[in-house]
Formats: sequence, C-alpha cells, structure tokens
Amino acid sequence: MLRIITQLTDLRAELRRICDRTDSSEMNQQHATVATILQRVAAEGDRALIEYTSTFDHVDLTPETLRIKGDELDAAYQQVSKELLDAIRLAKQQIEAFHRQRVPKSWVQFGEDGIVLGKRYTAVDSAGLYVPGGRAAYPSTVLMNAVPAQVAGVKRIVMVTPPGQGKGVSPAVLVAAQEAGIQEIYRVGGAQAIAALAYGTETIPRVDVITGPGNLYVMLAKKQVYGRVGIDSLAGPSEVLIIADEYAHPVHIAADLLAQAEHDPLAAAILLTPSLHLAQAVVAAVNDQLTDHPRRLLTEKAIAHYGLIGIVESLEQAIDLSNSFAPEHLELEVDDPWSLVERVRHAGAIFLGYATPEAVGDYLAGPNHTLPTSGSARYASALGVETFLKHSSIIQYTPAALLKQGGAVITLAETEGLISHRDSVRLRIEP
Ligand code: HSO
Ligand code: ZN
Repeated sequence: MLRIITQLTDLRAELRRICDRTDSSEMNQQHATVATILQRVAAEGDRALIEYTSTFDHVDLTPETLRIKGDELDAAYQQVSKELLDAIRLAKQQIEAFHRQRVPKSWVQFGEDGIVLGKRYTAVDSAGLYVPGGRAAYPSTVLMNAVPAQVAGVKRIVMVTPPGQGKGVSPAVLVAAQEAGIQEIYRVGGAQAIAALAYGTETIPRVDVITGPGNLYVMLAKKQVYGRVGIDSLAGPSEVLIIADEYAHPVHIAADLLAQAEHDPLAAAILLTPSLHLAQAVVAAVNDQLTDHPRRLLTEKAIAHYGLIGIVESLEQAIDLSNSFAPEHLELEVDDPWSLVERVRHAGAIFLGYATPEAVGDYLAGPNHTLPTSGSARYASALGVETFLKHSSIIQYTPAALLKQGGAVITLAETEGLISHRDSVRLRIEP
C-alpha cells in the first residue's frame, strides 16, 4: 500500500530513510567472501572460474565453452522477433547519436613566450561490461554500456554474463551485444567474472575499465578491484522521484511509480504533489495496476517499504525536497516543467512534461540509463563516453619561457629541499 504523508517533518525523515536504504551491514558481511573469490581467480585463473560457475550457477564449463562462439551468436538472431531487432537497432542508433554529441576533444592553447598547454584525450584500450543474468538480463543495459565505449574509441569491448540453466544466455542480450559491436562474450557471472576482467585468466584477458550493474557480490567485487581497473560507479537500487501538479494523470503517474518499483524490492518510488486529490487517485491506480502484475510480490514489497506520496505546499518546495534526495530519475509531471528546471540542483536524469515517462529514457531516447543512485547525483553523473576516456596533460616551454619562470621554479624546489628539481631548471637557463 502506497502511503500518503502530509507532515513535512515526517516527509523529510522518510525521504532520508529511503535515500540511505542500502547503508546496510550486509555489505560488510560479504566483503571477505568476495575477497576470497577475487584472490582465487587471480591465482588460479580459468580453473577457479569454472569451479565457481559450477558451485554458484550449477553449470559445468570448460575453458573451451567459457567463450560464446559463432554458431550460438548467429542462432540468437533466429530467436528474436523482427520487432525486437528493429527496436534494438532504433535504440542503438539514438544512443549513439546522443553520445556522439559532446565527445571531449583534445585541445592546446598557445600562451606567452611560446608556451603550449593542453589536454589530449585517449580511450582506454579495453573495457569489460557486466550484464546480470536472470530477472535483470537487459538488452538495453548492453547498449547503454557498449555504445559509449564504442563512441569513445575503445578497441576491445568484452561482455561477461552468467549462464542460465543449460549454459544458455538470453538471445536478446546476445543480439544487442552483437548490434553494439561486442565481439568477445563470456558466460561467467558474479564476483568471479569481475575478478576475471580485473586480473585476467588464460581465456579472458584483463580489461582496463569495468562497467555495468550487478547484485551485491558484483558491486563488492567492483569496489575491491577499483584501482587496479577503473569502474563506472557502484550502482544501488533504482529510484524515481516524481513531482506532479493537479493536472497530471493519476493513472500515468501510478504506472511510472510501478515502473521503478518492478525493478527491485529495494527500488524507491516517490511522488511529491501539492494535490491531495491527485495523491488519492494515484493510490487507487497503483492498487488497480498491481492486481494482476506479473511481478506483483516484488513490486509490492518495494512500494510498501520504499514507496510514498508526500503532500507539499508548492512545486518549489517539492524541488527543494528533491534536491536533498538527489534522485537518480526526476520526473516533472507539471504543466510548465521548464519553469522548474532551473531550481533543480541534483538529479541523474530529468524527464520533462506529461508525455515523458522514464521508460523512454530507460530504452531509447538517447541519454544513458546508467545513472547515479542513493544520493550520489550530488556529485556524480550518468555513464558516458568520458567513462572510457582519460586525458594526458600537454606542456611545452621555450627557452625564453623557461628563463622567465625558472626563478620561481628554483625557489619552490629549494623550499621543498629538492635539489635536482632546482638543477634541472638551473642547468638549462644558466649557461
Ligand atoms: N531504470 C533502470 C534502467 C532500465 N529500465 C533497464 C529498464 N531496463 C535504471 O535506470
Ligand atoms: Zn527502468
């Protein structure tokens, strides 16, 4: 049952509780288990991967069957409908166009005395994408991770995903991977897959950056290998905060809340509105839409624990509350969304107006659906081309420039007691 909260102090407290919902001790408890898995894969390679896959996924692999090969990849195309293939292609094309828009460009600037300064962007050599199995094997996630890597210019893009019963991997995921240009795909999941990507095994060469969502073990593994490799972020359960005025459609709002809740029993679905009338209609619509929802149990759990409707005094107050929550997704279901946007300070993605359900962004509008969760929108942004790029600083001095600024370098070097630093300049400017 979706609760309605009318007291501002209660509302603030509830929003805080929901925002902090994953600060659990469960993470600490599993830390050691994950560390052992990482160590064993680092030391034993394929052997450990195969053993863990047998234990956790109940699938027996050999070094030869770890990699998904040609026939199975081709066969995946026979198993998806034309509608799905067309939808994947439309999504890919729009995600690619969006990510091509603002690829950071290398630059140099010419200063006084012939000094040249700049930044040179280069892609990482290889990237590994984790795709969860089972309930969360999403072709959309394959596109959202692989396409930016490709646009960034990453040459080797690898995908790992746990095998289902009988070794199989979702054909939709395999098709999306091929459409996105991924050529190396391995059927291995969990912390052991992250270990393989970070350390490399006989069959799976290591990568430089690991991206993609996963369960608690995958998250902990990414956290532990960070530093040895780059990672995108530690995504927590998904969340939406909807701000709606009295003209918003309660049935649509209800569907948007449930679209978040159906992801995960820990997903958060929040509506802030000044209209008690709308709030009551949304509660009724949520109950109605849950009646024969195929994921009813899980969705109801999320709604009961991390769902709420807050009655606010104004839309401005709603934005201020949203800013303290820093939601992953913010929907402005209001008559004039552009008048509110400027007040928004922290949100992973902002969806404007009555005709923009989050689902368009989840699948194909173009912006990335991997977004900062659990309040991290305060300092973090969507996954993007930048995730796969780094830059080298460029510095060139002329003899005249060195002569002019050398004295200051010498002073600083002497202050730090670094005599060879001093001499590296002095020897150049004092003949
Ligand atoms: N809402 C999820 C992404 C997703 N939705 C994938 C459907 N498939 C996190 O932004
Ligand atoms: Zn979604």
